Amino acid sequence: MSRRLTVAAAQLGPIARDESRTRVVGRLIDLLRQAKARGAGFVVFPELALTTFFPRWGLAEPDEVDAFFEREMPGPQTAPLFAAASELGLGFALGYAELVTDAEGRARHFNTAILVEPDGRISGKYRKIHLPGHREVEDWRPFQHLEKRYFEPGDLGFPVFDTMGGKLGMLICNDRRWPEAFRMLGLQGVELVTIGYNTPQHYPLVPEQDHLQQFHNRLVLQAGAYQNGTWVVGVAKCGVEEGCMLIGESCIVAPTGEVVALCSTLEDEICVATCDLDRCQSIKANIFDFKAHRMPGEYGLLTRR
Ligand code: CDV
Repeated sequence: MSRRLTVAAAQLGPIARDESRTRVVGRLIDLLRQAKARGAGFVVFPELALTTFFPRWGLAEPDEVDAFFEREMPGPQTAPLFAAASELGLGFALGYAELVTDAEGRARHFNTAILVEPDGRISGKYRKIHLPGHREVEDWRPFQHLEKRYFEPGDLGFPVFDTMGGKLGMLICNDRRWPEAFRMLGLQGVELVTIGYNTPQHYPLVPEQDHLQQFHNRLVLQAGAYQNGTWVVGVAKCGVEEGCMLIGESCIVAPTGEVVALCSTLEDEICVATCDLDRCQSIKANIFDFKAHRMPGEYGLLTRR
């Protein structure tokens, strides 16, 4: 019996700094409805999908920063999203800024993604490990990228979850550029990887590569899919957000590395594909049969350095 999961990549256009959670959640619910109408059972939202991409600013006041974070999930403003997904019978993946207080009373900030079952239960959580950017405000930049200041690296490793009829994993934005991150999921037999992103078109450190942003996005999504024999769902927040252009091209990639669905706007939009999870075997049992062909004894340098 084939295991087919119809998946929607639910791309978001820009979110304004002063746009309320209630309004954003309304946009997400609208995308859920569109996904349902196109036969989806699982919907993937972007990184930090509830707010504008706030690491672009050096924010002085802790309260100002914490206002972009969720202290509970679902909370009063996000509960309608969970309720709508349950009503529609949809699972979903959602990226958001997570604020937790640990046992010692320390506030901890993570760039997080969760998997939510069609019954509203949270069945998986991942906290972003590769945090790009810088810690201090650098005035020469046209905009900041202060993820290293506002978040700490994830402390949950790279887990996979048995859900939605398969083995699912999550990466977040910059993680997708690191083959090690994909491989951590691949080694656990992942069959579908969700990846939300906020990727500026302009990379201030190497602006001569600005025109390659879309190419690099597809390159790593397609390579990660093929080299690990997994479906990949890459989902953007995109368009001109508070003066900063973010790339789009949300897409769904087959385990063969082929793009099978692609968004074409820089606005709220879904693209949909039916992902036969059994197709992963055509790669996992052949060219990338890890058991037969990997040479881990030769890869010690990967963790020694
Ligand atoms: N949100 C991100 O992680 N963005 C990075 C940018 C800064 C390069 C990315 O890898 O797309």
